[in-house]
Amino acid sequence: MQVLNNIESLHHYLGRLPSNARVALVPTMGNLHAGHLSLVDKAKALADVVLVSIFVNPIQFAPGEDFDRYPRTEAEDIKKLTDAGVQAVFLPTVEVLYPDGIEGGTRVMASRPLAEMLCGASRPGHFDGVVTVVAKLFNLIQPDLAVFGEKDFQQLVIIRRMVADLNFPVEIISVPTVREPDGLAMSSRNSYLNAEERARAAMLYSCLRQVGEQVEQGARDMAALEASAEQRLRDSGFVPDYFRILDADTLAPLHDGSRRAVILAAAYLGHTRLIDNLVVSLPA
Ligand code: PAJ
Repeated sequence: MQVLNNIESLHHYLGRLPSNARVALVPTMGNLHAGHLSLVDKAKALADVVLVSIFVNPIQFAPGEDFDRYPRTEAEDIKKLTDAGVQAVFLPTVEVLYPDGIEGGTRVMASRPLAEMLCGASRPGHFDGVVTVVAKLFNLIQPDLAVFGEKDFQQLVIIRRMVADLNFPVEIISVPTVREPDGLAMSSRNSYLNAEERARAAMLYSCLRQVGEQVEQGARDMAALEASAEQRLRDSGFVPDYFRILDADTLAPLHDGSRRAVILAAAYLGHTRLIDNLVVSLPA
């Protein structure tokens, strides 16, 4: 596997690929787990060449968030990607991607109000930082397709919107959330949980499933479902940030024409902010 640390080596590598090679990009922040590797598997199935990027993107973290302590496990990540049969990993430093510093540079503005709701409400600027780095990676690598996880459902909707709005010639592929045996969605941030928090963490997904069943069975008072789910989370020791039931295609409120609902939740367990979601089809 090629480990590419700068733009010159990246371009040298890409320039030597056969001109008809189909290239898939899997953007990550590293600390890879089985969720990331399922994106890699999907990419391998759809493309000739799989390139994974590992970059903890400073501009998507607000001051006081976990940029400095975000787990960085490059050696283990490289081993996992080698074992997974990935052809190349792009692993730039902050200076490589932001040579003029992270202040004052051009940013892509993610679609509003999408970027200001849900996670965007408590993390201002987060999604602008995400779409800016994804746009940079698309420009640098010019992949045919890019693979993202449904785990970060709002991010996926916002990236699809950026690709449509800015006419990026990149196909966006999504992959279902990979979970621990107890249902907790895999996440690099799960390592922040202590043993007692970890034991309770799967309650977030149980709550999504309970509400999902009610929505599938025709319950329609979304505000009441949301409020009682938040209360159940509080009773289990979480501090909920949001719990919403929305149209899965647009993240707008459900309407008569909605075909799928997505139930999205973010909640703190101690200092750790967990997010998860569940998509359910709606009775016609
Ligand atoms: P990161 O959190 O490392 O996630 C990289 C990709 O893996 C994202 O598309 C995310 O949705 C997916 N992923 C994470 N956990 C998953 C799970 N349990 N099951 C399936 N997929 C999962 O998301 C980011 O990085 C960054 O914001 C990034 C897009 C790389 C831009 O910096």
